[in-house]
Amino acid sequence: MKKICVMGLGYIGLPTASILATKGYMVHGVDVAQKVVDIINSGGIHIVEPDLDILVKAAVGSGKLKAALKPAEADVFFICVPTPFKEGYRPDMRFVEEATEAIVPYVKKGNLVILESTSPVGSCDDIIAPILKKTGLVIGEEVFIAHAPERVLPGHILKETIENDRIIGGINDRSSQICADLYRTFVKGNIYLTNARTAELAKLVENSYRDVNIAFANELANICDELDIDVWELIALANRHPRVKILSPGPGVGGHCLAVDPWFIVDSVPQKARLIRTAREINEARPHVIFEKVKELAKKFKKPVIGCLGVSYKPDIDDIRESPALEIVRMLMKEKVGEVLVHDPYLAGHALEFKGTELDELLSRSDILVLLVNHTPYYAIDKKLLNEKALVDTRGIFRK
Ligand code: SAJ
Repeated sequence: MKKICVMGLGYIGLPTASILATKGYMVHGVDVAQKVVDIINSGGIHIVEPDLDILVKAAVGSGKLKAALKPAEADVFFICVPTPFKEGYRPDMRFVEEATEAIVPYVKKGNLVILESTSPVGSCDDIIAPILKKTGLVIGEEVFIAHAPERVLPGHILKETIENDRIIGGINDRSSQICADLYRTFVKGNIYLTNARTAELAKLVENSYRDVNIAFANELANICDELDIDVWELIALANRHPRVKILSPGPGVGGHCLAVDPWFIVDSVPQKARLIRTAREINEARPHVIFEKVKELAKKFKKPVIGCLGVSYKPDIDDIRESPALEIVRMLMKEKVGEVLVHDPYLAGHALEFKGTELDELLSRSDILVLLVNHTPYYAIDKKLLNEKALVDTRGIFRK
């Protein structure tokens, strides 16, 4: 298995494609955006991820990684496309369907098709397999299908792609085995085999587990606001118990994973997934809670200037997908709560409807300072400056 075709060159597909290329595979990467294809073929990257630029440059430079708009014949096909939700929090599998349809003319006897995208239970059996039947090949005997859910943390993708343990669930044992053999050539972590449905649910469960635990922290923040107690002190103290490990509250839960995946479980078993749904509701309500707090504070000023720090969904990355920080900024602007100034170290990379303000200017002009993302540079802000301002610190970094 020497030739690999990777469908989707985003946060998962591009790192995977370039790691495989540096392992000696011939990798044909596919993306629907011409701009993305051009950037990669020139040795550049279109996303921010530590060290990815070096790896892509090396992979493209060696001639082992090429990007294109159309798939090509290969031994293995990776599907690494987005799986968002659509109206009513229903999984939107359009991109997986389109990517699978696109490879049909290229799939040959003996090929392996791997779904890496986080997907609802049944996706391999009910979406991928029926589409691949159009090849005329016998599914599970002449063409193999497996789910190998990605588990990497944005900001640590390269390290985690190689070092994390992996779950591999084939539509039959043969598919699992063939897929595992491939992953063993570039993954250092342990590989655990199961069936496709269990692998699909395992990925959703990992992110739901984290979402539920963050919801607990966010609920504590809401409770502490009512009781006038410092939630950060409370959590630090409770975490001194040997079996308690409460996560951090924040302005909400963003990103393309935690804010989306739990809904895939709720969608397939709505009557049973009660805690998972409630956690989502608590986390989705958090941006509104923060917005109301700022609105209340703004009433104290004639012409309030509100300085918002951070728009990405978590610190030190450029990703704004499902970002609660951005949602809060937009609510403040839409409701005209005051003059809204925004700073984010990664703002320049995004085409947003507003412009950023230099950090110094924002700090000197703001009446109300809203810390939304704990980007590293914000820890160095002079605390004396904060004394003169109304403060909404959603990440607890400015506590005395
Ligand atoms: N957050 C909090 N409080 C915390 C931790 C996180 O409010 O204590 C917020 C973050 O600010 C962010 C959101 O949660 O808005 C999600 O951030 P994250 O760092 O928890 O996770 P992601 O979305 O960047 O990556 C997750 C990871 N899943 C788990 O840790 C179980 C990653 O391993 C997955 O590969 C990734 O989802 C994915 O692609 O599914």
